[in-house]
Amino acid sequence: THESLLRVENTAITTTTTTNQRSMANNSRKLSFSCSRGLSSSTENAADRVKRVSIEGNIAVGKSTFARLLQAACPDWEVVAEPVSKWQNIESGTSKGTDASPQTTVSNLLQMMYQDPQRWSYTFQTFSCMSRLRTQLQPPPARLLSSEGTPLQVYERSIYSDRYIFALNMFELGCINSTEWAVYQDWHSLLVEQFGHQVELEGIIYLRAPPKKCKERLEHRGRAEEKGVKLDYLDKLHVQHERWLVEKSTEIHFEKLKHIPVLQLDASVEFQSDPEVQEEYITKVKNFFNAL
Ligand code: DCM
Ligand code: MG
Repeated sequence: THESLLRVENTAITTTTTTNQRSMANNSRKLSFSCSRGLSSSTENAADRVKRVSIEGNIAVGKSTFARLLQAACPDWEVVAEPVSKWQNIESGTSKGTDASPQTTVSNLLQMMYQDPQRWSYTFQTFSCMSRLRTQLQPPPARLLSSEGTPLQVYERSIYSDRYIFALNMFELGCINSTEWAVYQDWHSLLVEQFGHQVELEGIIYLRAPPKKCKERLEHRGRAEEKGVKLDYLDKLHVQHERWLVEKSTEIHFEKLKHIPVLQLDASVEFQSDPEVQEEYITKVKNFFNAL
């Protein structure tokens, strides 16, 4: 299974990459193009007014780039980035040796996971989901709460993609065994039951691109830990995204998540360098938010 992660396969990509207009089709009423949905009473608990959406998509599809675009587009929005650096730097004290002074070791769990997925996937999926939840539970900044309209938090991925994309995929690859998978699902459901309402999503933005495109971007960004990631692995993650967000065939255990609106955007275009596409996508995102 270690090999299945790293094996190169030139699988033909037959995915269509047209932007899904369907979710916008029934949204024909006139929408304001302000960033916010409208004015709410200031006596209302500000934190309760916050709406949350997540950006989902394959590795290196362009989520962080897109999130920066959104952040720049509207002051009422706050992007909550994925805490990847925490996964790359885990500090632990070691009690090795006879020396009385405690030693600190820094380990890179992201690297360990890619180097030995069988050994480390469960540990990685535990930590990435926990650290993401902790990050997303942070209260929104004051500027967001004092905004007159509907404050919006944009999460880069979610505790749902952790489970229904990555952990599930590792289980299907055999890198997480059935005992680990049972344990994972047990604590994940508990966390969602206990904290889920604080990080509850109103919608999902799905950045969709052929796995080959993601591979190109992955190579271009050159994150050292991801050097061994093969097209075959990106293909599998793509299929997981399609099952969850397009075909809706992934078994979901949370009622609200089953019916969540999804805005699909074609991320195969180079939106980073194309102001026209940027404007088009920002408009789509605003319409999507306004309809939530
Ligand atoms: N990742 C993972 N499992 C998760 C979340 C993330 O294996 N539950 C990995 C995939 C990428 C990196 O972390 O290597 C996140 O990078 P990106 O956001 O660009 O996909
Ligand atoms: Mg990223």
